[in-house]
Amino acid sequence: MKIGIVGYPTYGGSGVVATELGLGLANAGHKVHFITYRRPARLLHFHENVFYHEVTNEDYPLFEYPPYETALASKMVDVVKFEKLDLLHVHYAIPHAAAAYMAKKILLAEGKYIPVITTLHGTDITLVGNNQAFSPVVAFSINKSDGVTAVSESLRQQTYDYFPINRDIEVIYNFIDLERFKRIDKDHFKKAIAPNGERIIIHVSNFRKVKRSEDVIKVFKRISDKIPSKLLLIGDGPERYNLEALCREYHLCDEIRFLGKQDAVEEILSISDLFLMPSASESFGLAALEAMACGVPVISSNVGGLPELNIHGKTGFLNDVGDVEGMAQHAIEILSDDDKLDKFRQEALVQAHKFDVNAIVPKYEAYYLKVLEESLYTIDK
Ligand code: GMT
Repeated sequence: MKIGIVGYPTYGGSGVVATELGLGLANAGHKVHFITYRRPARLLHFHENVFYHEVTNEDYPLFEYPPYETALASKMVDVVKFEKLDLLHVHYAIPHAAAAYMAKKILLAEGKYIPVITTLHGTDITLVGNNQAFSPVVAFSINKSDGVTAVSESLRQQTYDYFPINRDIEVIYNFIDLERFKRIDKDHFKKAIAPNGERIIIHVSNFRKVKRSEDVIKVFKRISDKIPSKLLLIGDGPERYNLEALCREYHLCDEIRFLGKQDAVEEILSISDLFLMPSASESFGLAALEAMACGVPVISSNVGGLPELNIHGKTGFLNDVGDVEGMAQHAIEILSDDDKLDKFRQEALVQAHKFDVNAIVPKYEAYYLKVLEESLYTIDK
C-alpha cells in the first residue's frame, strides 16, 4: 500500500505514535509518505520505504495567522496525486482531519477518491476538541472520515459523549517497540545519579497543566521524607518555572534533576525504580507504557485510558487525580520492599508486551484494508 501519514512532528505522544506506526508499516513493506511541517522527531534514519514531504507555509503581511490548513490540504492533494497514494491516515483531529476532508473533496472533483482515516489521540477530543472554538469542525470531520480509530476504549467513549457522532470508532491501542524500550545496563549512570543507592523516581512529560507535574514533586517530597531517593524530570514545557520554584520551596534541589528533552529516554528509564503520571486527563499514557517496557512500575491517576494500561496492584497503582497522599503511600509501599518492587517490575514488563508494535501494526493494516474495501462502495460522503 502507499500510505500518507499526517501528524505533529514534535515530541508529543500523537507525533511519536504517527512516526512509529509509519516506520512499522515501512518495515512491513508499505511505502509511507509523511506529510508534516517539520521532519518528525523520531524519523532519524534513512529507510527505503519512507518519504518525507514538508508542508511549507507562505507568509504575507495580510496574514496575522498564516493559513496552515490550506497549505497542508494543498500538500496532501499534491502528494496523493503524484505519489498515487491509496489512503491518508491523519493523527490528531485538529486540524488534520478537516484539512484531509478538504483535500479529499478537491481530489474527488478531479475524479480520485482518497479514503481518510483519522486517529483520535486525546486532547483533540477532551481538552481542545470539545471547546466550542473547534467542536463543530471536529465533529464534522470525524463523521466524514472513512475510518476513525481511538487509542483507548475510554477515548472512544468520550468521543461519543462529547460530540454528535454517528459512526463506528475502532479502538486500536498505542504500542511500543520492545527492541528499543527494554531494560539496558546503565549502572555507571545509575551510580552518578544515585551514588548512595537511592531509589530513582522518574516523570516524563511536556510539563503542561494537564500533566499535573507539580503533584509529582509533592508526591516525591513525601517519598523522600521516608526513603532516600532522587527524582528525574524529563521534558520541558510551560510549568517548568513553577516546578523549579516548588523544588526550592521544599529544599529538594539536590534531590531533583531536570534533564530537559531527551532522545534516549529508554536509557534513563532503565535506571529508574518508579514512574509517576498524575495527569488530570490522559487518553492512553504512552510515556507510562515506555516506562513499563523498561520494567518500571507506574503510579498514575485513574483517569481516561490509564486504567486500561496500568493495572492497579499489579503493574503499579491508580489514585484519584490530585490524591498526592495516596500516590505517595502507594509509592512507598512499592519502594520500601525489594521483593515487591521486583514483582511489580515483572508485571509491568508482562503488561507492556501486550502492546508490542509487532502485534498492533497488523491491526492498523487490517483496518486499512477494511476501509479501502468499504470505500469501493462509497461515491461521496
Ligand atoms: O499529552 C501529550 O503528551 C501529548 C498528546 C498528543 O496528542 O501529542 O498525547 C495524547 O496522545 C498520546 C498518544 O496517543 C497519548 O498517549 C496521551 O495519553 C494523550 N494525552 C492526553 O490525553 C492528555
